[in-house]
Amino acid sequence: MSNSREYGPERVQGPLARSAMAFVLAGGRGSRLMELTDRRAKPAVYFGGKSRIIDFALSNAINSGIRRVAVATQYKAHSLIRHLQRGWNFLRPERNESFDILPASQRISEQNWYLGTADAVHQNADIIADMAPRHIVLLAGDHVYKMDYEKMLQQHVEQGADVTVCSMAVPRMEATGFGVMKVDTTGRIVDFVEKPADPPGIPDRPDLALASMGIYVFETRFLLDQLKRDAEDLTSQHDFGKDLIPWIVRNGKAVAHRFERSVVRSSSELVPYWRDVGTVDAYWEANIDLTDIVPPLDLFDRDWPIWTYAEITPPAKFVHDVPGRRGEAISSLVSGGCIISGGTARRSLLCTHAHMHSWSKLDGAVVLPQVDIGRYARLTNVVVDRGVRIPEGLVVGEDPVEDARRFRRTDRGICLITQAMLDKLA
Ligand code: ADQ
Ligand code: ADP
Repeated sequence: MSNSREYGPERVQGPLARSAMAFVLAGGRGSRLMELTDRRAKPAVYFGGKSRIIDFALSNAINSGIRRVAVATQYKAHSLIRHLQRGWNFLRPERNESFDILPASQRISEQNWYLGTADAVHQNADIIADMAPRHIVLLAGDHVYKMDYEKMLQQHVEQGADVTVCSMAVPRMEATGFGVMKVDTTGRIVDFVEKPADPPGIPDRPDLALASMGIYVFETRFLLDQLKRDAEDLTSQHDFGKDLIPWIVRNGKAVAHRFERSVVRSSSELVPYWRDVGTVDAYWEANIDLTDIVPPLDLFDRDWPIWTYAEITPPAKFVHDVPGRRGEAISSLVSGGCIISGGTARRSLLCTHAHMHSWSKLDGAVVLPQVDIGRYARLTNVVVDRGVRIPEGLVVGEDPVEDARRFRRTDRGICLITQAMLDKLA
Protein backbone atom coordinates (compact mmCIF):
# COMPACT_ATOMS: atom_id res chain seq x y z
CA MET A 1 0.00 0.00 0.00
CA SER A 2 1.39 3.38 -0.85
CA ASN A 3 2.07 5.98 1.81
CA SER A 4 -0.24 8.45 0.19
CA ARG A 5 -3.27 6.17 0.80
CA GLU A 6 -2.35 5.75 4.44
CA TYR A 7 -2.20 9.49 4.94
CA GLY A 8 -5.69 10.10 3.48
CA PRO A 9 -6.91 12.23 0.60
CA GLU A 10 -5.40 15.60 1.58
CA ARG A 11 -1.89 14.13 1.36
CA VAL A 12 -2.40 12.38 -1.99
CA GLN A 13 -0.50 15.11 -3.82
CA GLY A 14 2.27 15.36 -1.24
CA PRO A 15 3.97 18.72 -0.79
CA LEU A 16 4.46 20.41 -4.15
CA ALA A 17 6.55 23.36 -2.98
CA ARG A 18 9.71 21.25 -2.62
CA SER A 19 9.75 20.52 -6.36
CA ALA A 20 8.70 24.03 -7.41
CA MET A 21 10.74 27.10 -8.23
CA ALA A 22 9.86 30.63 -7.10
CA PHE A 23 10.69 33.12 -9.83
CA VAL A 24 10.63 36.63 -8.40
CA LEU A 25 10.26 39.64 -10.69
CA ALA A 26 12.24 42.44 -9.10
CA GLY A 27 13.17 44.61 -12.06
CA GLY A 28 10.53 47.35 -12.00
CA ARG A 29 11.31 50.83 -10.79
CA GLY A 30 8.30 51.73 -8.63
CA SER A 31 8.51 55.38 -9.64
CA ARG A 32 5.57 56.44 -7.46
CA LEU A 33 7.85 56.06 -4.45
CA MET A 34 9.59 59.16 -5.76
CA GLU A 35 13.09 59.80 -4.38
CA LEU A 36 13.01 56.57 -2.35
CA THR A 37 13.60 54.71 -5.61
CA ASP A 38 15.99 57.20 -7.20
CA ARG A 39 18.96 55.02 -6.36
CA ARG A 40 17.43 51.65 -5.45
CA ALA A 41 14.78 49.39 -6.98
CA LYS A 42 11.42 49.22 -5.17
CA PRO A 43 12.02 45.64 -3.91
CA ALA A 44 15.16 46.97 -2.14
CA VAL A 45 13.32 49.71 -0.25
CA TYR A 46 13.52 49.21 3.53
CA PHE A 47 10.34 48.08 5.28
CA GLY A 48 9.35 47.38 8.88
CA GLY A 49 12.61 48.34 10.57
CA LYS A 50 14.83 45.40 9.63
CA SER A 51 13.66 44.13 6.23
CA ARG A 52 13.53 45.19 2.62
CA ILE A 53 10.30 44.77 0.64
CA ILE A 54 11.57 41.74 -1.33
CA ASP A 55 12.13 39.79 1.92
CA PHE A 56 8.38 39.19 2.15
CA ALA A 57 8.05 37.30 -1.15
CA LEU A 58 11.30 35.41 -0.49
CA SER A 59 10.36 34.49 3.09
CA ASN A 60 6.94 33.31 1.91
CA ALA A 61 8.67 31.06 -0.60
CA ILE A 62 11.02 29.56 2.01
CA ASN A 63 8.29 29.25 4.67
CA SER A 64 6.08 27.50 2.09
CA GLY A 65 8.80 24.89 1.54
CA ILE A 66 10.20 26.14 -1.78
CA ARG A 67 13.95 25.58 -2.08
CA ARG A 68 14.67 26.86 -5.59
CA VAL A 69 14.52 30.60 -6.01
CA ALA A 70 15.45 32.93 -8.86
CA VAL A 71 15.24 36.72 -8.81
CA ALA A 72 15.18 38.77 -12.04
CA THR A 73 16.64 42.24 -11.53
CA GLN A 74 17.00 45.19 -13.84
CA TYR A 75 16.42 48.74 -12.63
CA LYS A 76 19.05 50.21 -10.21
CA ALA A 77 19.77 46.79 -8.82
CA HIS A 78 23.01 47.39 -6.95
CA SER A 79 21.72 47.56 -3.37
CA LEU A 80 19.12 44.87 -4.18
CA ILE A 81 21.77 42.46 -5.43
CA ARG A 82 24.04 43.26 -2.49
CA HIS A 83 21.18 42.51 -0.10
CA LEU A 84 20.31 39.23 -1.85
CA GLN A 85 23.92 38.08 -1.85
CA ARG A 86 24.36 38.85 1.82
CA GLY A 87 21.05 37.50 3.10
CA TRP A 88 19.71 34.89 0.76
CA ASN A 89 22.48 32.70 -0.55
CA PHE A 90 22.06 30.06 2.16
CA LEU A 91 20.26 27.82 -0.34
CA ARG A 92 22.84 25.17 -1.24
CA PRO A 93 23.19 23.28 -4.54
CA GLU A 94 24.52 20.25 -2.66
CA ARG A 95 21.08 19.93 -1.01
CA ASN A 96 19.33 20.25 -4.37
CA GLU A 97 18.51 23.87 -3.59
CA SER A 98 19.38 26.98 -5.56
CA PHE A 99 19.35 30.74 -5.38
CA ASP A 100 20.01 32.62 -8.61
CA ILE A 101 20.17 36.34 -9.20
CA LEU A 102 19.35 36.98 -12.86
CA PRO A 103 20.20 40.54 -13.91
CA ALA A 104 19.02 41.57 -17.37
CA SER A 105 22.12 40.60 -19.30
CA GLN A 106 21.04 40.43 -22.92
CA ARG A 107 21.31 36.66 -22.92
CA ILE A 108 19.02 36.09 -25.91
CA SER A 109 19.24 39.24 -27.97
CA GLU A 110 22.07 41.72 -27.78
CA GLN A 111 19.65 44.53 -28.43
CA ASN A 112 17.20 44.00 -25.61
CA TRP A 113 17.12 44.28 -21.84
CA TYR A 114 14.04 42.73 -20.22
CA LEU A 115 11.24 44.10 -22.38
CA GLY A 116 8.50 43.19 -19.92
CA THR A 117 7.74 40.75 -17.14
CA ALA A 118 7.21 37.80 -19.51
CA ASP A 119 10.43 38.58 -21.35
CA ALA A 120 12.28 38.63 -17.99
CA VAL A 121 11.32 34.97 -17.55
CA HIS A 122 11.72 34.05 -21.22
CA GLN A 123 15.30 35.32 -21.37
CA ASN A 124 16.11 32.83 -18.59
CA ALA A 125 14.16 29.91 -20.08
CA ASP A 126 17.27 27.76 -20.55
CA ILE A 127 18.29 28.18 -16.89
CA ILE A 128 14.78 27.21 -15.76
CA ALA A 129 14.62 24.25 -18.16
CA ASP A 130 17.96 23.01 -16.83
CA MET A 131 16.69 22.97 -13.26
CA ALA A 132 13.43 21.37 -14.39
CA PRO A 133 11.20 22.30 -11.46
CA ARG A 134 7.70 20.81 -11.80
CA HIS A 135 5.96 24.14 -11.15
CA ILE A 136 6.90 27.80 -11.31
CA VAL A 137 5.46 30.14 -8.70
CA LEU A 138 5.81 33.55 -10.27
CA LEU A 139 5.99 36.39 -7.77
CA ALA A 140 6.41 40.14 -7.68
CA GLY A 141 9.25 41.31 -5.45
CA ASP A 142 7.47 44.42 -4.35
CA HIS A 143 4.51 43.43 -2.18
CA VAL A 144 4.18 43.10 1.58
CA TYR A 145 2.13 40.08 2.71
CA LYS A 146 2.40 36.59 4.13
CA MET A 147 1.14 33.68 2.10
CA ASP A 148 1.54 29.92 1.96
CA TYR A 149 2.13 29.15 -1.73
CA GLU A 150 1.75 25.38 -1.09
CA LYS A 151 -2.02 25.86 -0.87
CA MET A 152 -2.06 27.59 -4.25
CA LEU A 153 0.08 24.81 -5.79
CA GLN A 154 -2.30 22.17 -4.41
CA GLN A 155 -5.31 23.96 -5.87
CA HIS A 156 -3.55 24.33 -9.22
CA VAL A 157 -2.99 20.58 -9.48
CA GLU A 158 -6.38 19.60 -8.07
CA GLN A 159 -8.20 21.76 -10.61
CA GLY A 160 -5.94 20.82 -13.53
CA ALA A 161 -5.38 24.50 -14.38
CA ASP A 162 -3.00 25.89 -17.00
CA VAL A 163 -2.48 28.92 -14.80
CA THR A 164 -3.69 29.75 -11.32
CA VAL A 165 -3.90 33.46 -10.52
CA CYS A 166 -3.98 34.66 -6.93
CA SER A 167 -6.79 37.12 -6.35
CA MET A 168 -8.41 39.22 -3.71
CA ALA A 169 -11.52 41.37 -3.58
CA VAL A 170 -10.80 45.10 -3.45
CA PRO A 171 -13.13 48.14 -3.58
CA ARG A 172 -14.17 48.37 -7.23
CA MET A 173 -12.78 51.83 -7.97
CA GLU A 174 -9.42 50.91 -6.37
CA ALA A 175 -9.05 48.10 -8.90
CA THR A 176 -8.09 50.37 -11.81
CA GLY A 177 -4.39 49.69 -11.15
CA PHE A 178 -4.77 45.90 -11.21
CA GLY A 179 -5.60 43.06 -13.52
CA VAL A 180 -9.31 42.44 -12.86
CA MET A 181 -11.05 39.13 -13.48
CA LYS A 182 -14.48 37.59 -13.73
CA VAL A 183 -14.85 34.01 -12.50
CA ASP A 184 -17.60 31.40 -12.85
CA THR A 185 -19.00 29.37 -9.95
CA THR A 186 -16.14 26.86 -10.16
CA GLY A 187 -13.51 29.60 -9.83
CA ARG A 188 -12.54 29.43 -13.49
CA ILE A 189 -11.53 32.83 -14.89
CA VAL A 190 -13.77 33.73 -17.81
CA ASP A 191 -12.50 37.25 -18.40
CA PHE A 192 -9.32 39.15 -17.45
CA VAL A 193 -8.71 42.84 -18.17
CA GLU A 194 -5.46 44.58 -17.28
CA LYS A 195 -5.94 47.89 -15.46
CA PRO A 196 -9.48 48.67 -16.68
CA ALA A 197 -10.73 52.27 -16.33
CA ASP A 198 -14.12 50.94 -15.21
CA PRO A 199 -13.48 47.64 -13.40
CA PRO A 200 -16.25 45.03 -13.53
CA GLY A 201 -17.77 44.26 -10.10
CA ILE A 202 -18.27 40.85 -8.47
CA PRO A 203 -21.87 39.70 -9.33
CA ASP A 204 -23.28 39.61 -5.78
CA ARG A 205 -21.00 42.44 -4.55
CA PRO A 206 -20.97 45.14 -7.25
CA ASP A 207 -18.98 47.45 -4.95
CA LEU A 208 -16.02 45.02 -5.08
CA ALA A 209 -13.82 43.75 -7.91
CA LEU A 210 -11.66 40.63 -8.00
CA ALA A 211 -8.08 41.87 -8.47
CA SER A 212 -5.03 39.88 -9.54
CA MET A 213 -2.18 40.06 -7.04
CA GLY A 214 0.34 39.32 -9.80
CA ILE A 215 1.10 35.88 -8.29
CA TYR A 216 0.82 33.00 -10.76
CA VAL A 217 1.37 29.22 -10.72
CA PHE A 218 2.22 27.33 -13.92
CA GLU A 219 3.53 23.93 -14.79
CA THR A 220 7.04 24.69 -16.03
CA ARG A 221 6.78 23.12 -19.48
CA PHE A 222 3.50 24.88 -20.16
CA LEU A 223 4.94 28.23 -19.10
CA LEU A 224 8.05 27.85 -21.25
CA ASP A 225 5.90 26.96 -24.29
CA GLN A 226 3.72 30.00 -23.67
CA LEU A 227 6.74 32.27 -23.33
CA LYS A 228 8.12 31.01 -26.63
CA ARG A 229 4.78 31.64 -28.34
CA ASP A 230 4.59 35.11 -26.80
CA ALA A 231 8.17 35.98 -27.80
CA GLU A 232 7.29 35.30 -31.45
CA ASP A 233 4.13 37.42 -31.27
CA LEU A 234 5.04 40.81 -32.71
CA THR A 235 1.90 42.44 -31.28
CA SER A 236 2.74 41.43 -27.69
CA GLN A 237 4.24 43.71 -25.06
CA HIS A 238 5.63 40.58 -23.37
CA ASP A 239 3.87 41.27 -20.10
CA PHE A 240 2.02 38.72 -17.95
CA GLY A 241 -0.91 40.99 -17.08
CA LYS A 242 -1.31 42.49 -20.53
CA ASP A 243 -0.56 39.49 -22.75
CA LEU A 244 0.10 36.03 -21.28
CA ILE A 245 -2.71 35.79 -18.75
CA PRO A 246 -5.47 37.19 -21.04
CA TRP A 247 -4.29 34.77 -23.79
CA ILE A 248 -4.51 31.75 -21.47
CA VAL A 249 -7.93 32.91 -20.21
CA ARG A 250 -9.15 32.93 -23.83
CA ASN A 251 -7.42 29.76 -25.01
CA GLY A 252 -6.83 27.54 -21.95
CA LYS A 253 -7.89 26.97 -18.37
CA ALA A 254 -7.17 29.81 -15.95
CA VAL A 255 -8.36 29.50 -12.36
CA ALA A 256 -8.49 32.03 -9.53
CA HIS A 257 -7.07 31.25 -6.11
CA ARG A 258 -8.61 33.36 -3.34
CA PHE A 259 -6.02 34.91 -1.05
CA GLU A 260 -8.46 34.82 1.89
CA ARG A 261 -7.94 31.09 2.13
CA SER A 262 -4.17 31.47 2.18
CA VAL A 263 -3.89 33.67 5.24
CA VAL A 264 -1.27 32.31 7.54
CA ARG A 265 -2.75 31.08 10.82
CA SER A 266 -2.02 33.67 13.43
CA SER A 267 -4.22 35.15 16.12
CA SER A 268 -3.88 38.71 14.89
CA GLU A 269 -4.24 37.96 11.22
CA LEU A 270 -7.84 37.08 10.58
CA VAL A 271 -8.08 39.55 7.71
CA PRO A 272 -5.94 38.99 4.62
CA TYR A 273 -3.17 41.57 4.52
CA TRP A 274 -1.52 42.46 1.21
CA ARG A 275 -0.02 45.84 0.39
CA ASP A 276 1.55 47.17 -2.77
CA VAL A 277 3.21 50.05 -0.81
CA GLY A 278 3.65 51.70 -4.22
CA THR A 279 3.25 55.33 -3.16
CA VAL A 280 4.87 57.40 -0.41
CA ASP A 281 1.48 57.54 1.39
CA ALA A 282 0.92 53.77 1.20
CA TYR A 283 4.52 53.14 2.25
CA TRP A 284 4.27 55.49 5.23
CA GLU A 285 0.92 54.06 6.30
CA ALA A 286 1.98 50.40 6.08
CA ASN A 287 5.06 51.12 8.21
CA ILE A 288 3.19 53.23 10.76
CA ASP A 289 0.44 50.56 10.97
CA LEU A 290 3.07 48.32 12.54
CA THR A 291 3.02 50.57 15.62
CA ASP A 292 -0.69 49.77 16.27
CA ILE A 293 -1.47 47.85 19.47
CA VAL A 294 -2.54 44.87 17.32
CA PRO A 295 -1.02 45.54 13.90
CA PRO A 296 -2.62 44.06 10.78
CA LEU A 297 0.74 42.52 9.82
CA ASP A 298 2.35 40.52 12.60
CA LEU A 299 6.15 40.70 12.40
CA PHE A 300 6.43 38.95 15.76
CA ASP A 301 4.84 35.74 14.43
CA ARG A 302 7.40 33.00 15.01
CA ASP A 303 5.52 30.55 12.78
CA TRP A 304 6.12 32.68 9.71
CA PRO A 305 9.39 34.58 10.17
CA ILE A 306 10.46 37.25 7.70
CA TRP A 307 14.08 36.43 6.97
CA THR A 308 16.47 39.18 5.91
CA TYR A 309 20.08 40.23 5.88
CA ALA A 310 20.54 42.23 9.02
CA GLU A 311 23.64 43.96 10.12
CA ILE A 312 24.87 42.89 13.56
CA THR A 313 24.00 45.75 15.86
CA PRO A 314 24.11 46.47 19.57
CA PRO A 315 20.72 46.79 21.33
CA ALA A 316 18.78 50.04 21.06
CA LYS A 317 19.72 52.43 23.84
CA PHE A 318 17.59 55.04 25.60
CA VAL A 319 19.37 57.81 27.48
CA HIS A 320 17.63 59.90 30.13
CA ASP A 321 20.12 62.01 32.03
CA VAL A 322 18.56 65.15 33.53
CA PRO A 323 14.85 65.86 34.24
CA GLY A 324 13.11 67.18 31.12
CA ARG A 325 15.55 65.40 28.88
CA ARG A 326 13.93 62.00 28.55
CA GLY A 327 15.04 59.52 25.93
CA GLU A 328 11.88 57.55 25.20
CA ALA A 329 9.85 55.79 22.55
CA ILE A 330 6.08 55.39 22.87
CA SER A 331 4.02 53.09 20.60
CA SER A 332 7.07 52.76 18.36
CA LEU A 333 9.37 50.17 16.85
CA VAL A 334 13.05 50.83 17.49
CA SER A 335 15.67 48.70 15.74
CA GLY A 336 19.10 47.66 16.95
CA GLY A 337 21.89 50.21 16.99
CA CYS A 338 19.55 53.16 17.67
CA ILE A 339 20.40 55.68 20.37
CA ILE A 340 17.54 57.80 21.65
CA SER A 341 19.27 60.31 23.80
CA GLY A 342 17.02 62.86 25.45
CA GLY A 343 14.48 62.83 22.56
CA THR A 344 10.99 61.38 22.17
CA ALA A 345 9.70 59.09 19.42
CA ARG A 346 5.95 58.54 19.27
CA ARG A 347 4.04 56.28 16.83
CA SER A 348 7.27 55.96 14.82
CA LEU A 349 9.38 53.26 13.24
CA LEU A 350 13.15 53.56 13.44
CA CYS A 351 15.42 51.35 11.33
CA THR A 352 18.93 50.46 12.50
CA HIS A 353 21.39 53.10 13.69
CA ALA A 354 19.07 56.08 14.04
CA HIS A 355 20.41 58.59 16.53
CA MET A 356 18.02 61.03 18.17
CA HIS A 357 19.60 63.90 20.05
CA SER A 358 18.29 65.86 23.01
CA TRP A 359 14.91 67.59 22.84
CA SER A 360 14.19 66.17 19.38
CA LYS A 361 10.68 64.83 18.70
CA LEU A 362 9.31 62.35 16.20
CA ASP A 363 5.61 61.68 15.66
CA GLY A 364 4.46 59.43 12.83
CA ALA A 365 8.02 59.12 11.50
CA VAL A 366 9.41 56.33 9.33
CA VAL A 367 13.17 56.65 9.74
CA LEU A 368 15.43 54.58 7.46
CA PRO A 369 18.87 53.40 8.62
CA GLN A 370 21.74 55.63 9.74
CA VAL A 371 19.74 58.81 10.24
CA ASP A 372 20.91 61.46 12.68
CA ILE A 373 18.26 63.73 14.18
CA GLY A 374 19.68 66.95 15.57
CA ARG A 375 18.73 68.64 18.81
CA TYR A 376 15.30 70.33 18.97
CA ALA A 377 14.24 68.93 15.56
CA ARG A 378 10.47 68.20 15.40
CA LEU A 379 9.31 65.89 12.62
CA THR A 380 5.66 64.88 12.21
CA ASN A 381 4.31 62.49 9.53
CA VAL A 382 7.55 62.01 7.63
CA VAL A 383 9.62 59.41 5.81
CA VAL A 384 13.36 60.09 6.25
CA ASP A 385 15.67 58.45 3.68
CA ARG A 386 18.74 56.45 4.67
CA GLY A 387 21.78 58.39 5.89
CA VAL A 388 20.04 61.77 6.26
CA ARG A 389 21.41 64.25 8.82
CA ILE A 390 18.50 66.26 10.16
CA PRO A 391 19.90 69.65 11.23
CA GLU A 392 19.35 71.06 14.70
CA GLY A 393 15.94 72.69 15.12
CA LEU A 394 14.41 71.55 11.80
CA VAL A 395 10.59 71.53 11.98
CA VAL A 396 8.58 69.50 9.46
CA GLY A 397 4.85 68.75 9.47
CA GLU A 398 3.57 71.98 10.97
CA ASP A 399 3.47 74.35 7.96
CA PRO A 400 2.18 72.71 4.75
CA VAL A 401 3.35 75.50 2.43
CA GLU A 402 6.85 75.58 3.87
CA ASP A 403 7.00 71.75 3.82
CA ALA A 404 5.99 71.57 0.15
CA ARG A 405 8.62 74.16 -0.76
CA ARG A 406 11.44 72.23 0.91
CA PHE A 407 10.48 68.56 0.70
CA ARG A 408 8.35 66.06 -1.26
CA ARG A 409 4.95 66.58 0.37
CA THR A 410 2.07 64.27 -0.61
CA ASP A 411 -1.56 65.41 -0.88
CA ARG A 412 -2.16 63.58 2.36
CA GLY A 413 0.51 65.66 4.08
CA ILE A 414 3.31 63.11 4.41
CA CYS A 415 6.79 64.58 3.79
CA LEU A 416 9.61 62.59 2.27
CA ILE A 417 12.99 64.01 3.34
CA THR A 418 16.23 63.15 1.54
CA GLN A 419 19.75 64.48 2.06
CA ALA A 420 19.70 66.07 -1.41
CA MET A 421 16.64 68.14 -0.42
CA LEU A 422 18.37 69.29 2.77
CA ASP A 423 21.59 70.09 0.91
CA LYS A 424 19.64 72.40 -1.40
CA LEU A 425 18.41 74.39 1.61
CA ALA A 426 21.89 74.88 3.01
P1 ADQ B 1 1.94 45.95 -12.20
O1 ADQ B 1 1.97 46.18 -10.71
O2 ADQ B 1 1.76 47.14 -13.08
O3 ADQ B 1 0.79 44.86 -12.54
P2 ADQ B 1 4.56 45.43 -13.20
O4 ADQ B 1 4.94 46.87 -13.18
O5 ADQ B 1 4.62 44.71 -14.48
O6 ADQ B 1 3.17 45.13 -12.57
O7 ADQ B 1 5.46 44.72 -12.12
C1 ADQ B 1 5.28 43.39 -11.66
C2 ADQ B 1 6.58 42.94 -11.05
O8 ADQ B 1 7.53 42.75 -12.07
C3 ADQ B 1 7.21 43.92 -10.09
O9 ADQ B 1 7.76 43.20 -8.99
C4 ADQ B 1 8.32 44.59 -10.87
O10 ADQ B 1 9.42 44.95 -10.04
C5 ADQ B 1 8.69 43.50 -11.84
N1 ADQ B 1 9.11 43.98 -13.16
C6 ADQ B 1 8.54 44.94 -13.93
N2 ADQ B 1 9.20 45.07 -15.09
C7 ADQ B 1 10.21 44.17 -15.06
C8 ADQ B 1 11.26 43.82 -15.96
N3 ADQ B 1 11.37 44.42 -17.13
N4 ADQ B 1 12.13 42.87 -15.58
C9 ADQ B 1 12.02 42.24 -14.40
N5 ADQ B 1 11.06 42.52 -13.51
C10 ADQ B 1 10.16 43.47 -13.83
C11 ADQ B 1 0.94 43.48 -12.21
C12 ADQ B 1 -0.07 42.68 -13.05
C13 ADQ B 1 -1.49 43.03 -12.63
C14 ADQ B 1 -1.65 42.80 -11.13
C15 ADQ B 1 -0.59 43.60 -10.39
C16 ADQ B 1 -0.63 43.31 -8.89
O11 ADQ B 1 0.15 42.93 -14.42
O12 ADQ B 1 -2.43 42.25 -13.35
O13 ADQ B 1 -2.93 43.18 -10.73
O14 ADQ B 1 0.72 43.26 -10.83
O15 ADQ B 1 0.24 44.19 -8.24
P1 ADP C 1 20.48 51.17 -0.01
O1 ADP C 1 20.17 52.37 0.84
O2 ADP C 1 19.31 50.65 -0.76
O3 ADP C 1 21.30 50.14 0.68
P2 ADP C 1 22.53 52.73 -1.21
O4 ADP C 1 21.94 54.08 -1.02
O5 ADP C 1 23.65 52.32 -0.32
O6 ADP C 1 21.38 51.66 -1.19
O7 ADP C 1 23.02 52.50 -2.67
C1 ADP C 1 22.18 52.45 -3.80
C2 ADP C 1 23.02 52.82 -4.98
O8 ADP C 1 23.21 54.22 -5.02
C3 ADP C 1 24.40 52.20 -4.99
O9 ADP C 1 24.72 51.88 -6.32
C4 ADP C 1 25.28 53.31 -4.44
O10 ADP C 1 26.59 53.18 -4.91
C5 ADP C 1 24.59 54.53 -4.98
N1 ADP C 1 24.70 55.71 -4.14
C6 ADP C 1 24.62 55.75 -2.80
N2 ADP C 1 24.72 57.02 -2.36
C7 ADP C 1 24.83 57.79 -3.45
C8 ADP C 1 24.96 59.21 -3.67
N3 ADP C 1 24.98 60.09 -2.66
N4 ADP C 1 25.04 59.64 -4.94
C9 ADP C 1 25.02 58.78 -5.98
N5 ADP C 1 24.91 57.45 -5.83
C10 ADP C 1 24.83 56.95 -4.60
